[in-house]
Amino acid sequence: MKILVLGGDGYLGWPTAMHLSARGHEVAVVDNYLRRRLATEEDVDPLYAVPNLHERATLWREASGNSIGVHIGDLCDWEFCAGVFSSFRPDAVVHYAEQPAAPYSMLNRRAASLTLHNNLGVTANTIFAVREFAPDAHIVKLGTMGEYGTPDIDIEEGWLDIEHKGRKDRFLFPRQAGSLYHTTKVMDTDLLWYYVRMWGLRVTDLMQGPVYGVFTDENQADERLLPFYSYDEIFGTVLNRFVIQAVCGHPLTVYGAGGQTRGYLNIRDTLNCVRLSIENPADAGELRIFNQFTETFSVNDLAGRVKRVGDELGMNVEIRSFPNPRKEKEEHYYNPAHTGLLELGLEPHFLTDEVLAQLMQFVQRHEAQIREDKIRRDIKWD
Ligand code: USQ
Repeated sequence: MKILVLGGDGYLGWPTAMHLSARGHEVAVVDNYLRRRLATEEDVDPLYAVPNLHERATLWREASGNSIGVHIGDLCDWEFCAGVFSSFRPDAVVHYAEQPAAPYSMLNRRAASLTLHNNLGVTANTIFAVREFAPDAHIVKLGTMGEYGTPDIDIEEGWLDIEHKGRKDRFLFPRQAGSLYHTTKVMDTDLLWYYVRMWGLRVTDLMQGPVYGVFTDENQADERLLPFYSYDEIFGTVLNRFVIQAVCGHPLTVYGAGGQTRGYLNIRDTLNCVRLSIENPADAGELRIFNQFTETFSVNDLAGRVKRVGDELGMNVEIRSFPNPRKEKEEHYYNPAHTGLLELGLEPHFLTDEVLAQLMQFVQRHEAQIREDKIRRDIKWD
């Protein structure tokens, strides 16, 4: 298939592009380097430098013999977006091209506005470009489990059957996001659902939990093909942060009571979920939603595991509760369904001690580059 990966420079975008290319698909990536620019502006560069997209495509061609096309530009700019879609005419579009950090969206008015404009602008242009240049293309959109929030009932896979005053209908599962970033993903879902109803688009919306790890089948042989490893408070996700903290001797930053529970997945499973969704497309006129995670953990569970494995490696890890900068429930019910991707054939890579130890030993080799003062910034939700 011809697959366009929007946001192909990001933590998940580049590994996805290589994975799909390795499976024989014709892949092109699009990015405006927003994620790199914001990290530089906020002085929170990732653990190690990562080559730009042209360099990565050259390294990948040398390693695999496969070409990945590179388009650098802003998908909020219609002329650029239309040019990419009209020349490539994809069969499938993977849409990662969003400002991805909840803390960044809560930083100040400018960051909030950028998040709103970028995330909704790219989604809208993607919809318009598919309609105009590739009307049968399948849009695979990265949403987030955070769209649902933490309701006191079981979370279904996207939809909820409701009986009201003797009549029944099916609706999107209620959404109540916990940050402006997560709210833009709710708005994306609504926008996609509207155009699925109006124009018969085919869409899969993946409600993904926090991802951890950097290793995939495609980057094991060459560290220059690894994705960004962010560990700062803005762009780092919790488990990747805890691994860095354990290695550099910083106490693990459990926010508040640490009972916050989410659905996690290994980066390898992100790639498999996206590929399985593409290879088993949604129907025309269907908004298909999958909850994309493999295991649930509380923050305390994760801290306990990192401490156990870190101590075995001789690290003497300390767990400490810090005042929670976010507004979120610290103890809550959490029972989300997640059978759709397993039914498509997903074989999960669970969080074992070996997986954690491999990541910790990798970070140990880069320990000198850790900037401990970037771990806490205290961006407050209110
Ligand atoms: N947390 C801590 N200590 C830390 C960092 C985070 O206790 O040092 C807690 C947070 O308060 C939260 C949980 O860990 O309760 C997860 O936080 P996170 O920073 O790993 O994840 P989040 O901000 O929710 O966002 C990440 C990705 C985002 C994706 C989302 C999936 O950045 O792109 O959409 O995970 S989900 O969390 O299911 O909404």
